Amino acid sequence: MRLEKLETRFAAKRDCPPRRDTNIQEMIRLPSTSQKSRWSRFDISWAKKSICLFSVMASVQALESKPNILLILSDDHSVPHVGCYGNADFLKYSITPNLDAFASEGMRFDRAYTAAPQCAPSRISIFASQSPVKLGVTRFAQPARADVPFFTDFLRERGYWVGLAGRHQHLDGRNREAPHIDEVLIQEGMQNLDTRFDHFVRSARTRGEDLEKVDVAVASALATVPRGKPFFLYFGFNQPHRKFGPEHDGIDPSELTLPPDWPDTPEVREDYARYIDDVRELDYGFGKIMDWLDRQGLKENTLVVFMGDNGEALLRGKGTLFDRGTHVPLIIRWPGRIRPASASDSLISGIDLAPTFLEAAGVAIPEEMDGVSFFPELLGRSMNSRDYVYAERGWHWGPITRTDGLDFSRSVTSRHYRLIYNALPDRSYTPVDMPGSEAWVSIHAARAGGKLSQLHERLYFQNPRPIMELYDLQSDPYELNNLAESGAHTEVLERLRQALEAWMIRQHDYLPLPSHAQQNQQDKRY
Ligand SMILES: [Ca+2]
Repeated sequence: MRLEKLETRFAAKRDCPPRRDTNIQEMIRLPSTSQKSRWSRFDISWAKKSICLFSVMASVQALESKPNILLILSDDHSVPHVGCYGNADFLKYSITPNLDAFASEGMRFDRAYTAAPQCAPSRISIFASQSPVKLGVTRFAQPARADVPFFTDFLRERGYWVGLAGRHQHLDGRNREAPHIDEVLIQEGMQNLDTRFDHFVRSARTRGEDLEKVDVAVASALATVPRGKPFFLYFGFNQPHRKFGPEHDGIDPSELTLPPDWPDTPEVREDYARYIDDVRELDYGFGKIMDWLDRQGLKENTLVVFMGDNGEALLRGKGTLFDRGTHVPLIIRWPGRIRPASASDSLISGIDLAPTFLEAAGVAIPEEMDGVSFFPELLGRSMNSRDYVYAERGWHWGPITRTDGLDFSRSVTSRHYRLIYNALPDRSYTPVDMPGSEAWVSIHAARAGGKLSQLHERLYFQNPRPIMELYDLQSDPYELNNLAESGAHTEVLERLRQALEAWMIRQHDYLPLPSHAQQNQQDKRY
């Protein structure tokens, strides 16, 4: 995105007076008498005052007991790559002013993780609140069984309008598939998003000219919400998924600070700058949607969630169970309910969103859902947060001989440590979506020229990889030092391995348990 264009847009935004779109005003009416009868005396008293102070629509929204819910996902986006997470370069170049302002009005989650480092399994697990392993969706673009309930099904049963727009990425299979595969998906009822949602857009884009229309896309989706109904809307951005645009106006690659696990080559820096520019586009689009929401008077009674669908497609990111693969930004705003500029360091999994939404909507959480509601946390109440979050990695869209295509790995993360189990240790590490990139080619060239450090040689080219990896996330946040063989960490290793194995058994995981794989390795039966 060209910087002068961006600055012009921001200037225009500042100068533009608030306006309302009439179709949306017409969308929401005063509630019926029966609805009013449910309100308490306090509510009615408050209503009389507020009608004098605000627009009719805003007051109705504030009094509606069930909040609207808007879930916005970025695509391939890790912590710390929103300014509010404290990345110095993002703050220096003001990459995410809209998301930072959004965070100042809501709660920032510092320890949120997706259930998988890939689009489809992660997104399905968000909707179904079960792990991709348990759902049987670890193979790329495998949809859930038709009878697996989504949280949106329960919201819909309880009177919500539910919509899915923007990039959803293979929730019900690939967009273009061989006819016989589509036939099976249809026969088995797995391609069901058009009936499962009141509004469904299969293939929406948010790049180029479409970035200017993201607010229109949201407006047109919500224009179909019947009067009096609360809504849930999912909206997915393409950014910052590869391929990145060529531009990085105003961002000097040579001035960026690289994390220590990345080899420092000009190409890696250029690639990173282009990624950052993509996040800047995402932020711009996010800001347009938030502005629209505000103009419609929907801000007050809408719980807005921003999250990454999985980690960024940069080195040791997407496709891996390292922090960069699953640690995602999560920011939630709910005016009047969530304390502004608050933060949480509770462990959160992507599967926890569904029960949290249901609790916010006053809907009972079904037994099928394994997630832990963090609704109390949103309201500033104490809660028993998780001890562990789990993640899995399966087949992605790439060669089955490299990790960008196939890797079978599992992880458990505690507040202090992460254990990773590599069930295919002889696969060569290859970054997902970037094996042909100039950045990855430059790392191979540096290696061939003898210019790669011992650390980077080990991190990127060790083969076989260790079956078990243990990292101290507090002292070693970039996961440089594997402690699995450290005698000082035997107890931690055993505790996390047992937790992971218990989880794998409960999920009916098809992989061998780590201790069984290790036993065979020790017995030299491999
Ligand atoms: Ca993704």
